[in-house]
Amino acid sequence: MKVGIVSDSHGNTNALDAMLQHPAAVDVEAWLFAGDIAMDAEYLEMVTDLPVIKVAGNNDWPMSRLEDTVIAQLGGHRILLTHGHLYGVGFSTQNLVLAAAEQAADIAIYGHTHVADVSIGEVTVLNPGSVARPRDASRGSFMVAELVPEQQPVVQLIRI
Ligand SMILES: [Mn+2]
Repeated sequence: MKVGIVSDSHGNTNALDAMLQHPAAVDVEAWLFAGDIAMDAEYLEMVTDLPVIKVAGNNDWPMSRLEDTVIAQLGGHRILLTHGHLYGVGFSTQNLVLAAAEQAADIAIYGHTHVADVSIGEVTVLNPGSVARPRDASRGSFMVAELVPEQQPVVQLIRI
């Protein structure tokens, strides 16, 4: 199963449109949205008609009714999705990895830092960066991941 991963669009639907027009996004079957801001997840749902699994970001508080952390079961994998600010990801992903392990999740997805991160391991840690306000490059980014049961995810970081 091919999933798209996006975060920190901060209301920039043009960036989301550019993402959706990228060839890598064409056959995505579901999107994971790691927060900031909640309305953009609704926009994604509306324009793609695909399932969008979403969490609240720090900039969604207190308006959003979204959960801070969601566990999703996709493509034979168990995924912890969270924005990351509650796990101190600006400092380290250690707490995030521990939380994922506690939930028996083999993939942890976060955002918030606006810096892309791919770390494949016992718990695979992914941050798609920010599609709208990157801090690690001039172009925004998102990810696609191919999820096959019993195999490490195959992850692509894509700049729009
Ligand atoms: Mn944030």
